[in-house]
Amino acid sequence: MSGIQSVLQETRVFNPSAEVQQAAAISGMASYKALCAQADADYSGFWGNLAREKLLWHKPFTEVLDESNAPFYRWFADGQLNASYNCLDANLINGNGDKTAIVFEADDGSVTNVSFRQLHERVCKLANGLKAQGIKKGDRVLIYIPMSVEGVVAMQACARIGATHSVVFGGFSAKSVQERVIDAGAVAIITADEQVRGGKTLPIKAIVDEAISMGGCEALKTVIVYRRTGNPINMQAGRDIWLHEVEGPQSAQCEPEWVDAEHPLFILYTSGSTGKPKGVQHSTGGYLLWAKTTMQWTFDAKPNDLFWCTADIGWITGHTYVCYGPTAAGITQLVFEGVPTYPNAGRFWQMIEKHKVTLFYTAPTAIRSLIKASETDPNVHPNKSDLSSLRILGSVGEPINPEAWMWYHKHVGGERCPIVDTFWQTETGGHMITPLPGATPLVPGSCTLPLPGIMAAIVDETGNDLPNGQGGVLVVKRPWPSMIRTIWGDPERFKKSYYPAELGGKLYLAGDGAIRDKDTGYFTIMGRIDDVLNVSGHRMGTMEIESALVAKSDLVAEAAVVGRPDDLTGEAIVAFVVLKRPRPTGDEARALAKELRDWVAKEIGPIAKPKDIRFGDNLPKTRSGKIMRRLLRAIAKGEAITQDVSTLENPAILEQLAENN
Ligand code: 6R9
Repeated sequence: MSGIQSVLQETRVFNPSAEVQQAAAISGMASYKALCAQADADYSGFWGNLAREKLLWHKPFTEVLDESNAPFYRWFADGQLNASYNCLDANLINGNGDKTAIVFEADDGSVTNVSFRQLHERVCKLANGLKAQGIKKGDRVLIYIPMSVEGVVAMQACARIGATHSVVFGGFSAKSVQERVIDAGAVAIITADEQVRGGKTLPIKAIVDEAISMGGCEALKTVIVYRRTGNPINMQAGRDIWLHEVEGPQSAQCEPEWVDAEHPLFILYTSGSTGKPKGVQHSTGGYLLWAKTTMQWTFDAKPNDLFWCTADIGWITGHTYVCYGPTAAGITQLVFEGVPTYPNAGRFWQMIEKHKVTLFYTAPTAIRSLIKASETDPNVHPNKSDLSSLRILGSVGEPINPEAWMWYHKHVGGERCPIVDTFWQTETGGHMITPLPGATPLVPGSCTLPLPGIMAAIVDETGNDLPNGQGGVLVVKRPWPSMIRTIWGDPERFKKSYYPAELGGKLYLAGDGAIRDKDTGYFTIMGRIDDVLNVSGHRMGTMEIESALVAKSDLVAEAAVVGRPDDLTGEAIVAFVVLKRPRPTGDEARALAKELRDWVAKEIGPIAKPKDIRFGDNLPKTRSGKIMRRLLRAIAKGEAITQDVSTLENPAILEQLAENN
């Protein structure tokens, strides 16, 4: 049995209950297929109608899609709108002014509610304040701020005046901030004095000071500081100013800057295949259209829902499903300052109960760590909280292994809530391949089918279509409105990375390997292309081996698998494993490694046996929780670590993982 086959042998299917299906906006597979058929029959009509239906246009567009300079596609290009107007004013016009836009829970558990009217006021004041600071349409503003109402206000205020924001996650180092300020040519930074997470205060403004002191930030004139803790910090006269002083004297009305649909709403830096992060540039019209539409389709968001996306606004998930999607759809959302493990690892479940969250969206890595925590401490198990308010669960960021999926389904969703496993990327702006909660039968570990209008396909290395059942390269055959427009300042890199000549130059290359089920056509993501291994001519996903390891649930908490060049077999499999018991050494480690190898051989086939197994107390992860596979590949090869590890949550475990068993 080949490796891929065993992932696809997942036979459990979960159909939407009659109740969920009836309530859903897209109800039943026939409705889903009808939408897909509309997009197939008249692609620009489909998107044009959606854009007219979902967004308020200051000036209507006359052309939907301009392909004349492909792959630099333009959507709704002669239309004009404003993103903040669509997220805020639209709710005042709809009579949602007094509705709560944001329920903010601070690290210490205190709660603040902000209505759409109050959010609108705050955004207008800051927008006027930014203009008073000389910031104008087209300027870039870097935002380096903890999870807060102010973070959302800052992003929306930039959008209101047509400034392009670039949010940098609060966990990034001074060097990363400096590089992004320089690359974006930012004129201002909006930041905070300190951030509060897990009961600790951490400097933020001091990191900005350090970043600027590294030099090269010539365009930068202003640093605006939100006072979060009030502890003393350095304020440089003539450059630094408090947020409340910027907002204070300003009017609560601000005429939005009407921008062309293609105007860059934001730049968000993400890692590429080289060391230098890519500034992914998104548009205003197409991006916002999909942020709002996917809120309604994927999460079936309704006026009475309380949505909670646990992602930080420093990531694309926080852009689309915290700042823009919920507000554009007029949905109340929870924004959380803290961490899932403070004051204990039951925090998420306690918050769902406290606020009666109905739609919950988080990452597999969080789920896995909370599984582990609840196994050692029954008091933090989700069954200690009343989670009956939940309607729909979501997963994002990496493949969710079937074991974690089943736990999420059973213990969080009460075997009642559909799980939407949403595949998408910083570059795609919003969901691409995902179940629809009221339509799609779910299969654990599969992100199922593309959303209507998303022409996802699987091709070989030269761009030829592959039949279902054959793994290959995930591509998107037609442009879609929320797609990346370019890499900021590097259009050539954009073309080469996403529309490579090898594939004929017309297919968007996602960078992931995937396979479609022979019968259902369901997509299963096999991880980044560089994570797909070829061992003795057999192609297999690292994720599949990880799933097999994690399926040994009495022993294994988490596993990451990478390839290492091997003279005999092409590539050899190296597994990094975190056990549910103290990290073993010596004979015990060797015995456990053998046990796991035999287990994998039994689960998948001898071909999938890891050649090498290393144990650690944890895996090297970015602060967003992504496993740093490039580091693991270097360790697997026995190379010295020369890469930047400043974004690593736990650098000490690199040494443990380098030890041979
Ligand atoms: C939204 C986000 C994108 C990469 C992507 C893929 C992986 C994301 C996934 C998934 C399997 C899912 N990924 N969602 N893999 N199933 N549901 O995470 O964006 O940070 O740019 O990462 O994450 O490998 O290519 P980003």
